Formats: sequence, C-alpha cells, structure tokens
Amino acid sequence: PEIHNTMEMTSGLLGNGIPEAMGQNRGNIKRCLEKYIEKGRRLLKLNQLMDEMEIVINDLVQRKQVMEGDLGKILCFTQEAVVIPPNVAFAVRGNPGNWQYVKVNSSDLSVEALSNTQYLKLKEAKDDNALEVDFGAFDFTLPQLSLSSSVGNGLSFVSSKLGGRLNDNPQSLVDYLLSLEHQGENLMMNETLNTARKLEMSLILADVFLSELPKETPFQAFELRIPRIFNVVIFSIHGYFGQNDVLGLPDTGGQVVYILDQVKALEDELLHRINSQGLNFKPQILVVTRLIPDAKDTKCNQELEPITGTKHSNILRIPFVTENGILRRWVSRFDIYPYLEKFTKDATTKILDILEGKPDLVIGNYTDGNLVASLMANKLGITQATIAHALEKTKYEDSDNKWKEFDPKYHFSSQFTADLISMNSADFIIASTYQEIAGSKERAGQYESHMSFTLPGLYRVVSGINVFDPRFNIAAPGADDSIYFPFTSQDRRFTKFHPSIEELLYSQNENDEHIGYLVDKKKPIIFSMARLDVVKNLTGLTEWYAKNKRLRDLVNLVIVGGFFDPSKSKDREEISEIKKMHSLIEKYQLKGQFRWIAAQTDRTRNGELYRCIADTRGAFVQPAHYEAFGLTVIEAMSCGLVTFATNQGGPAEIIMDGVSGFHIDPSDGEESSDKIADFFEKCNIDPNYWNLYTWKIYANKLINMGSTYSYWRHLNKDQKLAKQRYIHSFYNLQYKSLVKIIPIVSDIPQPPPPPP
Ligand code: UDP
Ligand code: LCN
Repeated sequence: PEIHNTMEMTSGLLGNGIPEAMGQNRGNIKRCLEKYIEKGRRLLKLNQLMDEMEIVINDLVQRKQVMEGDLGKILCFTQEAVVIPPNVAFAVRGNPGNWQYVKVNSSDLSVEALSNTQYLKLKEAKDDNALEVDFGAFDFTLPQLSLSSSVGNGLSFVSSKLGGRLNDNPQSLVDYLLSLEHQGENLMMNETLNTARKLEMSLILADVFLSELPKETPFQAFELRIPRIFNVVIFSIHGYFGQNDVLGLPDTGGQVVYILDQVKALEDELLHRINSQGLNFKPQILVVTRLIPDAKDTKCNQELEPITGTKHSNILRIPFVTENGILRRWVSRFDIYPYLEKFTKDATTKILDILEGKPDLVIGNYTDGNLVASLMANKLGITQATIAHALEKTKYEDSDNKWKEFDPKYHFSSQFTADLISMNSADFIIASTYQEIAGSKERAGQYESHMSFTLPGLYRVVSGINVFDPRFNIAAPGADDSIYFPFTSQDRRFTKFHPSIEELLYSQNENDEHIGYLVDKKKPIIFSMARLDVVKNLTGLTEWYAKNKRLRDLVNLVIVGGFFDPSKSKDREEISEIKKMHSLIEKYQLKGQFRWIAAQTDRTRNGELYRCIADTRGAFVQPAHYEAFGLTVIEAMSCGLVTFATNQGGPAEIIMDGVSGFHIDPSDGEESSDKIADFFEKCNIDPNYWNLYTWKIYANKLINMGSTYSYWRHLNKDQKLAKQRYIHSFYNLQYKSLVKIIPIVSDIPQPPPPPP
C-alpha cells in the first residue's frame, strides 16, 4: 500500500507537468539553492540537502511552508542532486523504479525537466561523447510491467501474454513443441501434428475429453506439464565451493548454502515432474565451480563430488588456467575476472562431455557465475537464468561515480560491466526479495541502481536494466527445516552436540577456536554469525555492545566469524576486521562478557547452536551495513530465536518490525543497542512464528520459470539475437579491455612490498 501512495503523490508532483518556476516561498528557496551551491560540492545526497535546508530556514513555520511547496515536493523524493552553478539538478525517485530529473536555476528559480542522459552528463562533467550504453533500445517491442507493485511477478505476466502471442502466430507453438526433444526423442508430439490446424483439431478433442471430467477434478489429476527441463548446470565459481568445512571462509557463505539446498529441492521437483509424465529419464544437475589445488583441508581440489542427499547431482570442478599452467591458490572474487573466459571454454567442453549433450537450463550465481553462464548459454543457444545473491554496486556508496577510487582494490569497472552483460543476456532473473529488484520507498533496489548510472570517464549507462522487465521473478530461498527447527521441539534436538556447544560457549580457556570468555552463565546471549567481511559489521556490533553499559549488564555477547591470526588470512577485509576486533576487546575490556568463536563449518551443529542460544533466552543480531538477503536471519528465526536485523537490504523485507523480529539501523549503533537493551528489559518472546521460507515452493517456481521462459525466448528470438550482438560487442570492446588491467596472480610467493 505504501508503494501506491507514493505513486499517486509523484504523479501529482512531476507526472502532471513540472512547474515552470518555483512559485511560493521564493526567497527561502533561493537561499536554499544558494547554500547548496556555496558548499562547493558537485554531488549532494538527500541527507546533506535536508541538513543544509534546515540550517538556512531555521524558522519551523517557514520550513513547513517550503516543504509543502514546490521545492519540498522535489526534496521529498530526491535521492541526490548535482550542483552546477547557477543550477541544481535533482534526481527524483517518486516510487520504486520511477525516476525523473529536474534542473532548478538558483537565480530566476526556473525549472526544467532533464532526460537521464542530460542528468548523467551533468553528474560526470566529462567527455560529452562518452560511450552511451543502452540495452533498453532492444526491448521496445517487448511488453513491460507497469505498476511498481507488480515488479518481480514476471512469470505470471509472461504466461498471460503467451496466449495473445499464440493467436498472432499459432505455427510458432507447433514449431516449438516439435523442437522439444530429449536424447533424440520427441517429447511433446511428432510430425503427425505438424501444422497449427492439426494441432488445433487435437486440442479440440482434448477439450472434449476434459469437459467430461467432473468439475471438481483437481488439476493435478490430469495436468499436462511440459517436462522441458532435464539437465541443469549451475555455475558458482569463486569461493571454496564444497559440502564440508568451507562455510565462513572469505567469499564462501550463503551462496554455497543456497545452492546445495536448491539442488536438492530442484532434483526432487524434476523427478516428480518427469515421473508424473510417465517418463523414465533421469535428470542431471551439475554445480560447476573452480577447482582449487591448494584447497586447505577441503575437498575443493576434487574434480567430481556427488552431492549428498541427491541421486543425480554432482559438483564439477574445473581449474583456472593461466599462461603458467593451473593456478593453485584461492583468488578473491574481486580479482577473478581474468580467468573466466578460459574457464568457460574448459567448463563447456567438460559439461557437454558429462551430460552427453547440451543442458536445458543454465543458472549463474554472482557476477562471475552469471558472466560464465551468459557466455556458455549464448554459445550453446540455451535458456539462461541469473541469480545475483549480492550485486556489489549498492553495498558501497558512490561505487559508480567514484569507481576510479575503488578500482585498484575491487575492480568494480569489470564487475559492473560483467553484471550489465549477464543481466541483459539472461532469459529470466531470480531475485530473493522485492527490495533486491526495486528497493523500498526510501532506497533504490540493487537492480534499480543499474537502470541508469555513469562510470565517469568510462561509459554512461542510459538504460542498463528495467525493473519493470517481466524477466524478473521473486523466489525467496528457504531454510532447511531438517536443520533449522524451533528450539521448543525438544524431541528433535541434536543433543549429541550439547557437550561440544557448551565447551564452545562457556569454557574459560582460550584456544584456536575461541577467545574471550563468559563469567555469568545465567545471562542471555546475544549472538551473531557471519563471514568476517567489513560489510557484515561484526566489529560494529561488538563496539555497540562495548559502549552500552545497560546492554553489557543485561546480556553476554557471542560472535562467530573469521579467525584470530591476521597473518594467516589472504583476504584484505578479513585482515582488517580481525585486527579491529582484537583492538576492541582490549580497549573496552570485553573479556568476561564476550566470546569470539572462529568460523564454524558444521551446519548441523550450527543449527543446534542457534537453538542453544534460544535456550538462554537470547537473541540473534544481524548488524550488516547492507545485506542482500541474509540467510542467517531466516535460520535464526526458524530456530525460534528472536532476531534483530539490519534495516538495510533483504532483512527489512523478511522481518516485520516488532511483529516477527526487529529492525536495527546499522548507522546508528547507539539507537540499535538501546533497542536491543529495551527488548531484554521487557523480554516477552513469542517463539511461535513462521515457516514461510521453504525450498519446495522455490523449486516449483523455478522449474515453471525454466519452462515458460524457454518458450518466451523462442517466441522472441529475433530481438534476442539483436540484443546478443550488442552484448557481444560490449563484451569484446569494453569488458575485455577492462579485465586486462587486473593483475594475474602467481602461485610463487611474492616478496613483501618495500617499506614506504
Ligand atoms: N555460516 C556458517 N559459519 C560461519 C559463518 C556463516 O555456517 O562461520 C553460514 C550461515 O549459517 C549461513 C551462511 O553461512 O548459512 C551465510 O549466509 P548469509 O546469507 O547470511 O550471508 P553471505 O555469507 O552469503 O553474505
Ligand atoms: C549472498 C549474500 O550476501 C546474502 O545476503 C544472501 O543471503 C546469500 O548470498 C544467498 O543468496
């Protein structure tokens, strides 16, 4: 409902025509704009605009008048403004996915609408003739969703459009159905029904057959699904991708959990569909990842590993190969681009060999997996899905505008270019939440931030992705209910882990697995678990706790993440977080109230750990600066643990504040730690919420998408081809030259850099 409200407000504001000039309160508006110009900064964010406005107009009545007038209406929806004296240009986001741009002249207060290109040019102040990337140019004939509230429901939209398209071109369905085959056998029909007329006649007969069934006959009793999908390839490349001993390593977190659970559910769904069609084929799922020869104590150096809990699914590992041969060491996801083209080639050969043919569907994960999936799908002409997990762009403020500052460390120029390529070549895009696509009232979504942006000096994206594109679908991941179930289900509890969990939480000694200790065992525990990334903000939580005396008196703090010796880590962010954590422990004398446990890789025991925290009447806290989805949040909640989670990203949508958990603001530690302390003072826990997130629902949606979008792709093959040519040029001319600047790592230890 909130979304609809905002939409009405914007159409009243800008949709009905922008005022030609600011009418009321001209004096105050002028002073505001002059103040923005006086700051001498090119780019101002909403909070800065508001702060300056409040300084200029300190009279509350006058401020209210300004906020109710023309300028106020713009400011209410502004995300940022560009200052080019004497003008100020505002980027106004009326509602998710809807952006407008206006320029206000500070001397005569005239107002002018800008196109996004004009706005981006003002923002970058660089080469007027910079490359303009416009993927939207290929989509103008395709239907798009129109309401913000329907974003992410592409599947039902596409299904409804299929009927109309069939009427226009019935032969296309015949051709498509004839083309469906598996291992050389026709699946749907043979040449006897090779014209639309013949097919129509047999459908009339089918209709007669159906009309004889009692009206209440459940659909499942006679449904005819197209078993379009048999073999699926899933790419997840960078991390340590394994089934044991990998979680919590840098770059290896939720994506691995997600895919392993997804594969089990997908295989079940495929088997169910194939069997209910009376077919005897076996589905095959291959999760394709990188083979890491120096795999620590994991199995990531094995080529083929069957996936536990499945019959027909395997992990296939292909090494990175450089001019010096096979690369042995782990490479951060930020530095991975130079190896991907060769990887695609090697992986494709191996996949075709194992599957004895092409897969029916390829699913990419994260930037690297999505790029490889795009390259392979394009080459083989197969249906492609992408899953972002986390688009890095929104995690770092101004990562586009300031890409040059970030590039040496993060190589965002390559990453954002790769993301644009794969989100545009995908046949469908799976998102975990609405906010991932189109954000919330206040904040732009992860995909939305790729609609139009500029990498100054490199290229300007005037149409990167359209959040109203029916390729977008929301399918939330689940939490495996055999591991994450309520702490109150006493008879199911994994009691065999209790002694080791007791040791983990409460033993007074320090060792490789835990440091710090808890003196008062009777206090509830606030608990957090994540990779030790900067963005996960475990050090932030520790600092909030350290500074809040009331909270320290009420509860103990236990965190799980990383390990303790910075010299043993190869990950830049992890190293800095380890050091910071040690210094906080010292500075605030945390020992006695605080336990830091190293990354935990046993999922089953972790399930029981959440429940043991719930036994203390504790809570889970997810304090990330930004979280794309946040599997730990649904794990904790499924275990009946009260959960406080960041209001930045997916958790804001998973949790209803004050109903199924609590939101906290990661940028306001004082407020957040007070909110937690208030809760423990009141402490009325209702453990009986919720079981919304299941993998079964997910798998059913995904296979429906696979079938429907394969057909949609077939219907729109001309546009698809044109767009592919454009993507191909962009890949070769832009992406490949960006990747060349990323150093290729070597296995030979490098001498430390000379002291400055
Ligand atoms: N995890 C774990 N041990 C750790 C840290 C994390 O088992 O030391 C698991 C956690 O239970 C969850 C996943 O890793 O299943 C993290 O997923 P999430 O979506 O929270 O974050 P990501 O790491 O994907 O950014
Ligand atoms: C990556 C993330 O950062 C998390 O927010 C997600 O939960 C995870 O992937 C699984 O999609």
